[in-house]
Amino acid sequence: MRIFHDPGHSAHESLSEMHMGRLVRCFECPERMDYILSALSQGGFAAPEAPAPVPRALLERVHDSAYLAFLESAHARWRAAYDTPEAISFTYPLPGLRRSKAPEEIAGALGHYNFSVDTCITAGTWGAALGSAGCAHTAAAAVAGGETSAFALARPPGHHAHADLYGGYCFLNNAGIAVETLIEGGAARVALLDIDYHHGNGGQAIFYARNDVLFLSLHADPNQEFPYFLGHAEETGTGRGEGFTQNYPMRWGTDYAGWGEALDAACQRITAYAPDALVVSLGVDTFEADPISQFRLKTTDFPKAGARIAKLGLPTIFIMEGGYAIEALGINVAGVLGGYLGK
Ligand code: Q9C
Ligand code: ZN
Repeated sequence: MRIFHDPGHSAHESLSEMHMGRLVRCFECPERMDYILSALSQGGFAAPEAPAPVPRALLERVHDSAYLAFLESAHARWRAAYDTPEAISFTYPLPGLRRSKAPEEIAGALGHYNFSVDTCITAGTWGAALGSAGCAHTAAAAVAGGETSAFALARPPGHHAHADLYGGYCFLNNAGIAVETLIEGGAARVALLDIDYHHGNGGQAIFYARNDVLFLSLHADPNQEFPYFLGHAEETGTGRGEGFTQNYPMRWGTDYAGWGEALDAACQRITAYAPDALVVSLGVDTFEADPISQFRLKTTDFPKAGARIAKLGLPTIFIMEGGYAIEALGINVAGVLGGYLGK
């Protein structure tokens, strides 16, 4: 399994996250990658390779060009206007207000393109997001070129990002970019399986009207958990995409007995769809000790999840998403990948 990673991710580091009514250092921190890299190296996995740059045309298959231009310039615009290191939004064009074009003023433009105040834009954000998307693209291109599997050790994560919205620590939808890379490489049908603790709202929204991408997400019930406003079981797609979205919301406290059952159901759906390839949004924030999550998966459960995914027998790209119990993060990620490889 080839592994792609861009050390430039560390230039994206948020000092502030609004968490339960106070500002704390962002849970999505650069050290997360150190723990994963060391577990992969100790586990005898392939050495990480630098990604190729993601082509702009591919980014534009997933994201609006005005959104990309905004992300690229947002931090410089913020710094020209304000003497603080991080660009943070505060007001949003929710239903009842009007979302037309982005306001000229940067604080308003941030609100236009952001859906959650947990995500700030720092000086290094755009570069890191591009490198992260590069990992997803390069991993998918390797699989399109004949590799059986690849792992994009991507940071920042991507699965909450929509075509024109950032939030939930995500800016560019890396999994969506991997899917489009596979389609450009000749795949007729791709399955996108999101096993992060949080609903993969970005992937769902991006592919909601498509029948060439089956989107499935296992996650905490949006009645209890972020992103709250998407991810219910009755959301099944629209138009020709009707029936090509499947959500598996689960209550707080779910352990592998329940979660593994949902994974098995999702895998059966994937088999019935018979895709050419599979993209897995791999979050391990389902872990029992995750500081922002409420599922109860144990370290010994992650290899079982990897093994179930391997049973699908599909060319597979794993994309790193969430996971915030940093001491256990490496072993849990290596557990999924090791289970997949039959290690
Ligand atoms: N501080 C991923 O796992 N933030 N994103 C919660 C409370 C939302 C998680 C707000 C968590 C986003 C990729
Ligand atoms: Zn998550």
